[in-house]
Amino acid sequence: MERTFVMLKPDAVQRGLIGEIIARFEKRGLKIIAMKFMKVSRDLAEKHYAVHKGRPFYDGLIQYITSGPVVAMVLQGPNAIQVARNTMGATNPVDAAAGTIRADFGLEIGRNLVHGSDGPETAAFEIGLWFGDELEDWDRDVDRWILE
Ligand code: IDP
Ligand code: MG
Repeated sequence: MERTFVMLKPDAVQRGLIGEIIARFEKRGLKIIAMKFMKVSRDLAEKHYAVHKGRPFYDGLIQYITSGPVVAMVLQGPNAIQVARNTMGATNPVDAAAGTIRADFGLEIGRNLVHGSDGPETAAFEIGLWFGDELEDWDRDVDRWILE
């Protein structure tokens, strides 16, 4: 089953939206495999966003992500990567479809509340970076009503 890395960014935590945002992933049917509340070091932020180094928004992005605690998690389910990103909405809340997290709670690209891996390689890299490689699955009794 596919896994993806999702992070509730500092604005989501500061605004008291942790519960509402996690509920959206949970209600959709994605299974939480791992989760932690933590402050992000500059080193971790730079590794996580290495692909964006040199972009005009990079310094602000590192500042944003290290500015307060985040909630990091691993979600699992069929097509978890795409499902999570669709639940989050487009990167810029202006373009995000109504009903998505970024549209319903955000206004600007620099405060877009959530991160989600954008593909299988990125997901594997990010899960390893934030949680290591030994995440155990668990049996969720309701799965037979969510997954055929
Ligand atoms: P994604 O988070 O939807 O995958 P990316 O293009 O990978 O979007 O960008 C990573 C993050 O960098 C965005 O979620 C957003 O927080 C920030 N970001 C991207 N472009 C801009 C920008 O033009 N201004 C400010 N922040 C940006
Ligand atoms: Mg990205």
